[in-house]
Amino acid sequence: MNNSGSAFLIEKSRQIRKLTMDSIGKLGVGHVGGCLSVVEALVVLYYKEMNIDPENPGMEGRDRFVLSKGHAGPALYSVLADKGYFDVCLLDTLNRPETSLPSHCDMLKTRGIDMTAGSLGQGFSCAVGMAKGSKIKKDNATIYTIVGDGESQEGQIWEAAMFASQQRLNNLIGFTDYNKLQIDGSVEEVNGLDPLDLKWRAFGWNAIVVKDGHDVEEISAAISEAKKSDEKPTMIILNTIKGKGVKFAENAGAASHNMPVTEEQRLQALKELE
Ligand SMILES: Cc1ncc(C[n+]2csc(CCOP(=O)(O)OP(=O)(O)O)c2C)c(N)n1
Ligand SMILES: [Mg+2]
Repeated sequence: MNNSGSAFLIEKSRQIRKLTMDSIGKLGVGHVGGCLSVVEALVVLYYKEMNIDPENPGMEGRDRFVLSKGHAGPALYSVLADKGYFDVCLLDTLNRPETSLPSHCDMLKTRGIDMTAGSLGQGFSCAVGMAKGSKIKKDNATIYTIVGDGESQEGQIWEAAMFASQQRLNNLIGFTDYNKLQIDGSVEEVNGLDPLDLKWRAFGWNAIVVKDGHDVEEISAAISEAKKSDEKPTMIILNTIKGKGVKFAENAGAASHNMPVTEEQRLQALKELE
């Protein structure tokens, strides 16, 4: 199987969902919804797009990834483990005392994590700074970042957005995980974002809307388009489903944000993902 073809990426997404539900389920609680909604984006980046070396996580000139919605750490840890940054067994230590895999991403604790995140808005600002740094160093890196839609209600996102376009950071490619839910309810009822693509364009960015944010081909095509940009940063808006792939999470609505997972539910999720 071609190791970046669609069939491979679809199969990999299934495996990453399984690893993620297994680790959160063994812990008994976690950010199930927001982990499952970003799986395909992570898989396309880590198995197809990014210039990285798991043997040498600090490689000069590597592409960078910032999971600004840092609470989806467990999904990223599944990817990093599968890529060989650390042993898959470590996933069983998720968010336990002394773990190197805390609930939210921490660059001082986890091999392969390039930026600490969790305070919403900050990771995105760091990604903008990293893109500027790469331009200064002329190391040809691409900086990728994922923000949440609830996170996009933070003023800090828009301050950083203005700076990125003013600095012509065409080496910055962002994704919005537009799963329409945040912690307190629907994004629309808390503080709606639409028309989100027009907002990004008004801030000087390219905006690409991906109709199905779980379609690896659509995601890949959007990244190819973004890479053609000669001046502007690009925001790829992924229409996703919070809890994608696991019925009890998909049906939970905003309650899937940080939900308990019983042993029965863990096994049920693994069966659904067979
Ligand atoms: C600055 C800040 N304010 C509040 C929070 C608490 N918080 C954690 S996750 C979250 C909701 C995020 O929603 P969204 O970005 O849509 O992420 P999803 O759960 O859909 O992955 C909130 C308000 C935080 N982590 N940081
Ligand atoms: Mg959301």
